[in-house]
Amino acid sequence: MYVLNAADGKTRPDYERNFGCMVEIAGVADFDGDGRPEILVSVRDEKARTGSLVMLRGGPGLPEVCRYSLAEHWFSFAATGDVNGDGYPEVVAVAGPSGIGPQIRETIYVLSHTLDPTPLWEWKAGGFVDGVIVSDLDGDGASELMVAHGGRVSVLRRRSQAARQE
Ligand SMILES: [Ca+2]
Ligand SMILES: [Ca+2]
Repeated sequence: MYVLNAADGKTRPDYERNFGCMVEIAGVADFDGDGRPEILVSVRDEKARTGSLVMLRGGPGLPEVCRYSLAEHWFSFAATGDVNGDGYPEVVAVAGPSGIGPQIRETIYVLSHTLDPTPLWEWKAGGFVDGVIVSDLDGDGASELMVAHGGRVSVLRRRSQAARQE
């Protein structure tokens, strides 16, 4: 992973990190509230058969802040937003089993902004998750999750209750 200067497209010296396996940028947000955004990447370690979400600080060496890993699963998508109303954005991750199967159901994980090993909550979708949006849809001050999955759209509140399915 490299950081490029937007003005001239040149790589920034020292802003480089080699994961040695497949890595995707999942999101950028100020997770710890220090005014500077952290970088969230999704890493697939095929050898260890482990998928991880890794939070990096946007400084020289792109140092790792924290990570959440799951054996035999890949994280394919992540959204961020303040789901529990504590002022910090949570990490909303989607994980699916690393194997191929006809009836794969992906799981949504709502993780703390420090990627604590215990998710705040998780929810099993009806199939593949095709999109997640975090927004306060009913205006009560806490964000809901809108999820497109397996041909359906569901709205989830915190604590994994499906408020409405259409
Ligand atoms: Ca920050
Ligand atoms: Ca929060």
